[in-house]
Amino acid sequence: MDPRVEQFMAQIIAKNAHENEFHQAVQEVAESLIPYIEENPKYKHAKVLERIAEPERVILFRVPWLDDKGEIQINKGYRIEMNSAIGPYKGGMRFHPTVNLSILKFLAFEQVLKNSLTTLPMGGGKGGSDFDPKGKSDNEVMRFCQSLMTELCKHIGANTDVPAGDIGVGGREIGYMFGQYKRIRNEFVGVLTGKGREYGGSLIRPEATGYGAVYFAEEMLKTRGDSFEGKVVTVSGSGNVAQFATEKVNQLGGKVVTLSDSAGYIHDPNGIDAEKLAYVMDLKNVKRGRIKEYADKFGCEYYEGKRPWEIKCEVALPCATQNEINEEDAKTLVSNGCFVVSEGANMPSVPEAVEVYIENKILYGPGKAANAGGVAVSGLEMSQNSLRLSWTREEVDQRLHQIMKDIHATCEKYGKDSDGFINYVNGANIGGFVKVAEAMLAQGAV
Ligand code: NDP
Ligand code: 2IT
Repeated sequence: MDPRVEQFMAQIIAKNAHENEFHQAVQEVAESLIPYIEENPKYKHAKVLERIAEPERVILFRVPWLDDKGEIQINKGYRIEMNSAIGPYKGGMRFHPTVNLSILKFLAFEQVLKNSLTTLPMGGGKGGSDFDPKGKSDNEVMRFCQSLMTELCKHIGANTDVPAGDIGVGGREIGYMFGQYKRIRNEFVGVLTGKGREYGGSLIRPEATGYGAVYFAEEMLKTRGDSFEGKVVTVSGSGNVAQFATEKVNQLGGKVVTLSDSAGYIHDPNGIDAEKLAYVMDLKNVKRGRIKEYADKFGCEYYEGKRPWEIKCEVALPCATQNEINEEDAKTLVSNGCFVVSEGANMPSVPEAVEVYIENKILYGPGKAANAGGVAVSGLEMSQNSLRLSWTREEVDQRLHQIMKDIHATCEKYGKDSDGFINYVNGANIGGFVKVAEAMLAQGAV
């Protein structure tokens, strides 16, 4: 490791003990940025990297709620307000039993650079709870969301901090949280994004992350004169991002052959077409069932406890969670002919897997660039709420598509090596950093 990175990371680890995911996310960025900062000493003198690795504010609170039996349950609620140099804090809420400070800080840290890449005026934040929505009734989810917002509403606002969805938080949860915010604060404002269409939500927000990850992959393919036409694609996850990534791949002429959840994956060599995808959407979003049921319904293979990376493909779209592709998986993907990885999820590839992609010079779009379409359309939802107008599907989709092309161009600008290979990791990290760093320099020691 570069000794300058090693020294920087020693401080990060000492100040943030046991936060492994946070260390991982910071180290990747430090590896890209430290050489760049050496060439641009104004950032070094102003300690911009040291500052962006420390949240502006961390809020941690108790979330008590009554389950259907009338028993009190207690969860933790969090909001990490990471950086407000270029706009109000912005980023999703994750409800999952694994949620802890390390995971939310890694997500908030990446969000700062991701939001900068979108070109829209959004700072970075992230929040959530160790609440597990699985197996809970709608009423339990509602009471939990109301209790969480009873505290969170003191800290957020349309010009302060604007949460949205992430794992375990979709339209249902956003609706309950919005209703409670409005009731307590007595104001109808765009304080959350991912709202229902009837009350200020943007068209294309549900689709945006998955569509964006595929648009980004399409731009990467274009650099090699290629397209999605006829490509075999593996997708992990079967939630919001996975579903709409699958839809867009189908529209562009590719064939998605896998989907997964935390219990296992299905392999459908005939492809998950529009009709089968409609079944998945009903299964996951309405019935809240397991992906195994797809294999029972359509008569394909289900692999319990496994991940889809052993299936031969040309394009892989990890859309489930962090660290879901290890070094072995990456080697298997590459040796099976996979040459495009576009990350719908946040940090799904471990650092050793990323090394495999870079060594083999495949087209690798890291999450903070490839999945920025979701927060980009959240930014467009904020704009529409401020204007008190709503744009058409076509208009929002066209803006999303342009933003993904612009992010690709930024990555190319900052990440192109002398041999012409585009290192999208460096491109995204440096490209996202510059705007935040310039804003911080202008605002002084804050
Ligand atoms: P959902 O809750 O809709 O779906 C999550 C999917 O991932 C489910 O299939 C879930 O399976 C699976 N999953 C979750 N945790 C694990 C785990 N520990 N191991 C294996 N599988 C797991 O979430 P989203 O689709 O919204 O989010 C997916 C990823 O995309 C996350 O990394 C998120 O941070 C990222 N992302 C999301 C954005 C958005 O707009 N929603 C924007 C940008 C990034 P199961 O049902 O079994 O838990
Ligand atoms: O990780 C992410 O970018 C999100 N979960 C979306 C955040 C947002 O504010 O839309």
